[in-house]
This record gives sequence, C-alpha cells and structure tokens, in this order.
Amino acid sequence: PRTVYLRDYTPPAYLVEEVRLTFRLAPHATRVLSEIRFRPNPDATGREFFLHGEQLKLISAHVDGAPVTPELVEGGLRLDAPDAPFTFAAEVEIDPENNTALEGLYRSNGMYCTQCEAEGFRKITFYPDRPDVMAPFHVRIESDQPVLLSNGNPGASGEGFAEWHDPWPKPAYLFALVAGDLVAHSDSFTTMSGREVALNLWVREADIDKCAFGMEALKKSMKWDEEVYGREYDLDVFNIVAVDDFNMGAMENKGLNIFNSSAVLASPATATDADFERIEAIIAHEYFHNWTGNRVTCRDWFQLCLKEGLTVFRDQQFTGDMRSHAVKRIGDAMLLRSAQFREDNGPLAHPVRPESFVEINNFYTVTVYEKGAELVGMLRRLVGEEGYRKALDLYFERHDGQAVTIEDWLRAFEDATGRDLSQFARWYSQAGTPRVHVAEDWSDGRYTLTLRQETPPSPDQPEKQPVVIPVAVGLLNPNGDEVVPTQVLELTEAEQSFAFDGLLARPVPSILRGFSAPVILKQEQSDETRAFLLAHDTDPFNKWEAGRVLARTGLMAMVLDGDGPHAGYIDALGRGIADESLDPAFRAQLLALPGEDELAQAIFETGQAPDPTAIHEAREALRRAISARLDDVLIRLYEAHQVSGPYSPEAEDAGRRALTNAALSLLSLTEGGDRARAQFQAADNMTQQIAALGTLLTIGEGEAELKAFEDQWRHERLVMNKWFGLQVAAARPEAAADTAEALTRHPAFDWKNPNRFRAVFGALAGNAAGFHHPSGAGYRLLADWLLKLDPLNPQTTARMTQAFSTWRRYAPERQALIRAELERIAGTERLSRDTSEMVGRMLA
Ligand code: HT7
Ligand code: ZN
Repeated sequence: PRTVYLRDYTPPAYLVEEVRLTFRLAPHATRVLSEIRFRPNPDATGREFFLHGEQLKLISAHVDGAPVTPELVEGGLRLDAPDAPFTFAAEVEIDPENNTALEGLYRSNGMYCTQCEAEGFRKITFYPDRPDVMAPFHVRIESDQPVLLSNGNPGASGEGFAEWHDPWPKPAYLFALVAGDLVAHSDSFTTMSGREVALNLWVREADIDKCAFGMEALKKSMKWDEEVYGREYDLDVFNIVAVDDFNMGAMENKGLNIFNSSAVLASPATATDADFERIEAIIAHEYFHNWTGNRVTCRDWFQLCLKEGLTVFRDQQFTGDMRSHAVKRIGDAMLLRSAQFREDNGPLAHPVRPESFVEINNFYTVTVYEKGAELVGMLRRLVGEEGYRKALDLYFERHDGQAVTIEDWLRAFEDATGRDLSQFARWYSQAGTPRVHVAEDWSDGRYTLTLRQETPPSPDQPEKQPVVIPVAVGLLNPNGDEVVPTQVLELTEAEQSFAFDGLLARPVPSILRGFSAPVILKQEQSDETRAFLLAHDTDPFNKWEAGRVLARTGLMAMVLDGDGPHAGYIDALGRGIADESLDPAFRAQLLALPGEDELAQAIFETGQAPDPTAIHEAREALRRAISARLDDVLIRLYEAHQVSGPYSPEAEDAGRRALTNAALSLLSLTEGGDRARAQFQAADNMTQQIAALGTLLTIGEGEAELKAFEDQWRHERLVMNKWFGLQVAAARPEAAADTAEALTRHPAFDWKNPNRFRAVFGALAGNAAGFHHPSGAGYRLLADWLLKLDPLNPQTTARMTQAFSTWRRYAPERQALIRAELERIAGTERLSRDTSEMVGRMLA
C-alpha cells in the first residue's frame, strides 16, 4: 500500500463551484447521480483531472452534457478535462446493505446513513475527496423512508422525496445523508443575532424518552460558543441523528451531526453519570466543530489536529464551565497519561501533526486529539486569555471558508499577540513526551529551581530539540501557606534556572500546577513532602497529584521491593477524603488508585519489566488495606453523601454518587456484599445499579444480580453493552479470557456491531492482568476475533489492535506470546490496509 507524505502536498488541479446530487435509495442498488461544476485552480501546479472513487459501479459519465468514457484506475477515474470551467455528471450504483465497514453510505437497523470522514465520500460517488476542495451542495433524496435528511437547510419535499441545500462551502468529508423511520425530539434556539434555529434529535421511536438531556446539552453548547468565542450558528436547522452501528463517537457533518447512539441517548434508568457527562461533552464537541472544522477546515489530513485538538480543547473548557474545572483537569490529565503517554512512548508514537500515513483512519489518535488539545492549552497559557481570544478572532476572520494549515493557525497567534512561535511549532512536529527533571537549591534566602528537559527518541526521530514548556509553579512555606502564588515559568532551553528571592525559609515547590504542559515531571520528593502537598497545596491539580504520586510510588515499592501497603499514604488519604471543604467529586478522584497499566508504564520507566499479575495483586492488597484501615471514614462518607430526591445528572449529585460508590467498592472488600446488594435493590438509576453490580462481581458475588440485570435490560442494547463489558472487566485474571469467550457465544453478542464488539474486547484489553495472563489466552482470543472482524470492518479492527502496542515493555516470555499473535495477524492473507499498517508499525 502507498504511503502518503505531508511534504508531497500539491494544490488540487480543479476546484468545485457547486455540487448537485440525487440519491435513488435502494438497499442493494442505490443510484447516485452527480453534477459537479469544476473550474481550473489558478494556484495548481498541474492539470490532471482525477476523481476519487472506490467500490462504485459507473453507469454513465458526461462532460458538459456529452457522454465520456473515463479511464477507471485504482482508487478513482481519470479524464482529459478542459482547461476551462465545465460540468462533470455521473451516475453510479452502490450497495449500502453490504457495506459493513460503516464508511460511505450504509444501513443500520434498516435505516440509511453515511460516514464520510475521512475518505468515505469516494465510496458514494466520484469526487475530489480531499478537504481542500470546498463547495456548496444541493441534494435530492428519493426514497420511501419517512424521514429524509441531508446537510444545510430543507428545500422542497413531498411523497417519496426531499431536497436540501447547504450554502456553506464544505469538503466532501462533511457530507451526510440519513433516511429512516425516525421520530424527532424537537426544540429551538434563538441565536445572538435573533435568528430562530429549529433543533431536532432524530431517533427510533423506542428511544424518544432518551433525548431530553442531549437536547439541553446542545442548547447549552450553542449559547456557550456565542458567549465564550463569539461564534453563532449559521443555518435554519440543526439535526442530530442517533445510529446504532458506528465506528466512533459522533460526526460533525454540517447541520446534520450523526451520533453513535451510545454518545447521545440517555435516561436516568439507562445511563450512568459518566455517560451523561460524556454525552454532554460529545454533543458540545460536534457542535463546536461547526466553526473549528467546518467553517474553517483542514487543508489536508496531516492538519487533522487543527480541528480536533482545538475542538477537544473547546469541549474541555465547556465541561469545566458546566461542571468543575479542577475535576475536569484531573480527568483529562489521567486520560492523557494513561492513553497518550502510552502511545507517545511506544511503537505507535507520532507527532501531533504526522508526516506520513498509509491509512488516515489510523491517525484519529489520542496524540492528535488529546495532545493536540494540550498544545492549544499551552498556547493559551503563554499568550494569556485576552491574547488567545484575539488570536482566535483573527483566525476565524482570516480563514472563514478556507482549508488551512498549522502554520496558518500559529500565524494568527503571532499576528494577534506579537509573539514568536517558531520554537513552539516544534510541539507539532516532534513526537514523544518530554521529561522535565527538577533540581532545587536553597542558599542565602534564595531558592533556585533548575529545570532540564529531554525528549526520548521515537520512531523516525532519534534526535529531539528543546520545546517551549510553560511550567506553572507556586511555593509554600513550611507551615503550608502559599508564599509565591502560581506563576508560569517558560522553559525554552535544554536546561534553565529560575530564582526566587526574599523567602524566609526553604519553600516546598508545587510544580506543573494545573498540569500546565503534557510532560513527565521527574522530581525527587520524600513521602512526607508529598503528604504535605496533599494536605496544603492550594492548586487542586497538584493536591490530587501529590496523593497520586504517593499511591504510585507506594504501589511500585510493593511490586518491586515486596513492601506492604504504606500506612503513611493510607492515613494521608483518609485525611483527604474526610476533608469536608473539598468537593465530593474531587475526593472520589483522590480515592481512585493508579490503574494497572499506569503502574506497568511507571515500572517500565525504571528500566524493569512489569509483571501484570504482581501489579494486580499489589493493587488489590492496597485496596484491602485501605478498606481495613479507613473503614470508619468510608462508612461515614457512604452514609453522609447519599443523594436523596429525584435523580439529576448534574455535577453536584454525580460527585456525591462518585464518592459513595468509590467508598462502596472499597468497603465491600472487608464487609462483603450486603451493602452493595441493598444498593442494587434500591437503585432507581443506572449509576447506582451498575456500581453495585460491579462491586459485587469484583468480590466474586452478584450472580443473582447479574441475571436480574440481564432480565431487566435485555431489550436495551446500550445497557446490555454495559452488562457484557462489566463481566469481563470484573473477571479475575485467570478467568478473563474465558469470560470473554463465553460471552461471544451469548445470543445477544452481535459482533458486527462495533459497540458490542468493543464492550467485550475493549474490556478484555482493559483488564490488564487478565489480558496479559501468562497463559496467553487473552492475546489469542483477541487476535482470533480481530482477524474475524477485519474483512468486515477494518477501521474498528485496526483501532483495537492497539491493545498489543505495549508488548515491548514485558519480559521475554510475554513478548514472545504477543509477538506471535502480531505476526499471525500480519501474515494473514488479504489483511486490510488499516490493520496491516498498525501491526506493521508495532512490529517495526
Ligand atoms: N471528526 C470525527 C472523526 C471521525 C469519525 C467519526 C465517526 C466515524 C468515523 C470517523 N472517522 C473520523 C469525530 C470527531 O472528532 O468529532
Ligand atoms: Zn472532533
């Protein structure tokens, strides 16, 4: 397969003035008629007329009304085209029913829907399927399905047809069409200039009771984008459709967002607090793309972080504003460290702006999204809130209607703020997580912090240059009072010192406050200092971080040195969770121990091979010790923070439930399952019900409740995904693969549905000790199923191969087992381009 390089970019030979599409929908033989008005691009370097097209049956083609016979080549067609404006028309036939890859036009539960990002439009018709070709679209849909939707504003409609017009020029990846038997939850929004926008959330009739929350989230997002970014919506309607078969979370198609039903449907009985928060964030994310992605789009797919990093940053800000900034920041940092640092420090490492790809779908990664968002956050920290808003205003004003690059983005910041960002630009091109080493000096009343940065080599990048790292620092005196409030030190050199004068005593530093940069801090610190910061730090992130580091180092000592649980840590934790001045959601985060994968990576960083079994046992032993030593506090927390009254997914109640459920899970280790059983019986919402069930399964109980849960929810597919996943997640290490395998034989295991497949196999990969069990059964089972899925759905398969990406961390026996599975996958005939690229990179 061909590798595409950023350096090879050339502008399109022809631009599109306007597109007219007619869809005659039929399950196996949909006809797509296109009329595309082209004009030569004055900025092009060549005049070759090439249209992308895949899996299309060409029925006829015309240029300016005259029949033509294009040359059909791999990936599209070629034609001798005029060096002047002309209209190309084509009729093609496609087979949505047999489209199992869920890319292009496909069917889900009898409804027609599309997914075109990144390169799916070429499976719908012949077109220059590249994001720098933007055009207004007219669409006519002919079908007997009752609801017919496309992008933009509605036009004429009648028996068996509907027309849509999207006046805003857009790339083909934002095209969407939906046709199905759907009902709408409708509302409206009045924009800041007084325009009325009709809002509809389209779902299957049985799901109409799960729409209210998503609709509220949409209205909040529209208002927030006006207030915080000055961005107004620009069409008469905004439609969202829920679809069961979907490869990712949701898609921001212009005026017609398509959502994985798991990312939009929620009712108190069927969705957890975490689901509600995720749904609010995804609705916001897709809506925010209307400006950051749609009105201003990417020149090419290498610039993906231009829209994704920025839009993730915006949705993070939104969630912080709606809920708690501190709790959100901790959650984001946990995700970055667990998933992005893992990617950045392994064989799949790539820059936030990659320089080559074989299959672009493989680059919708945590690096592009989450590290991409961190880069926006750092820019904001460096230029300040006001400078950031000025830069964004300039970016929108300058580039509205354009397809642009990271250079354009950074230039808007430079021009708006006068700051030189040439060194900052390295963050976009250099892969790997920088390490920042801290050295301290205290003499004659002067405190000096010396920071040294280094970024380890990554694939294709042996040498790294220093980057600009904003390090937010505050200083506390020995009594725990803050003597130097937070200031941002700019680390630009390989090594740099920063002095603080006028201090009466040697201070305790609180470094990288708010997790001000996506780096790994290397700092010698005693457990006493960590406990001191856990008690006194005024920065909520670093307060939490102090507890996290205490837990992590204690756990590592248990695994590596055979230590017992550290009583000092448990006591400091007990004081933290009992502190009523702290938000319950924050205290729930204090109670969450580092995950097994995080510990594996931390041990690997010390130069040793992690043993997932030993890590699991140490973590369980620490949980039991916390349960035994803090049982009084935990019981008090559990009882005092119960939520009374009707369920609300808002942050305050959700925080109380997070705290009581964390306490419940720990308490059950010494108390047994009675408390959890009682909670399961009494639960009137999914958060309480599933937390109780998970607690029971983890202690080897809950068989009856598991059955009752299945009986209650067998007709709710989103809830059943939880039922499938929970059993695998809670399985003992030696039983995890068998549990997953048994579930694949359950009649409701619809493996072609990505949500169901991920429920079982995502949970298997997430059960670290189970997946890495020395028998190798977890590896074999996952590889078997990935090979089964690959011919049908390469995108989801390739994504899930990442479970194997950490293989080089482990001892030789485990490495050999994983390597054998990766080689088995790589050696399979007709493996998809997607999966082949992923396993190839992992084996390289
Ligand atoms: N921009 C979208 C990314 C995407 C996608 C979504 C659904 C299915 C396949 C997809 N491929 C790429 C989602 C987003 O970031 O908002
Ligand atoms: Zn996005």
